[in-house]
Amino acid sequence: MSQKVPYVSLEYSKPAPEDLLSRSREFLDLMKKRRTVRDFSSEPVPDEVIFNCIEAAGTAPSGANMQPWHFVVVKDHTIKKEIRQAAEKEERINYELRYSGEMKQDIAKLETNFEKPYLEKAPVLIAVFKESYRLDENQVRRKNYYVNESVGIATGLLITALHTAGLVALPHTPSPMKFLNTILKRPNNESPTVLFPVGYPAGNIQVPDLKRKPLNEIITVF
Ligand code: IYR
Repeated sequence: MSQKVPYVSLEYSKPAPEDLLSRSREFLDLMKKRRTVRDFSSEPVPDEVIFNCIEAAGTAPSGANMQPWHFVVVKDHTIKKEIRQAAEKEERINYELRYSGEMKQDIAKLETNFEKPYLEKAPVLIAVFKESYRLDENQVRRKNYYVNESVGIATGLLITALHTAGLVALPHTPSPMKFLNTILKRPNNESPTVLFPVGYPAGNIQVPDLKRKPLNEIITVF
């Protein structure tokens, strides 16, 4: 049986053309300054900022509006340490055995290795989980739709919100990362997709001078 919802008026006001342009330029300039950071200060960040950014991520569109995501915020040092140890265990095997020569060459410019001190040092970790399916009130499996796309969009909003607020983040994907279900006590219908250390950068740090593809390389207009 289909479930209808009430309709409400769209909250929207059409910007003047010059505002449209200036707003898009300002946003572009802001986003160009976003960089992945691997060197964090341990200075705490206000809870409310993190919660606002996660709430913003939760505004993402999703298949049939199922909102198939869950965000776990970790500030507790013992849990961060546990996550670091579990991540480094996997990453050590990755670097020593699982990564191909091609992959190692491709990531060489990032100067990464199996050690992940930022998982302990950053004041906050945010783990993003995708809900592959739901369990209804009778514990019957129900479908979610376009889960990867939906969670990908929500994650993009999260990164954007954190950057806009003035924080830095690192999308970290230790693989496999099912250990996050155990440590963070998430159910089996959820899988971790990315783990973000979040905070302030540690002083005047350097980041690799990576270039973004120019617009003409990423766009086709008909
Ligand atoms: N997950 C590893 C390796 C790594 C892989 C890719 I693809 C990157 O863009 C960066 C790192 C690590 O975090 O070190």
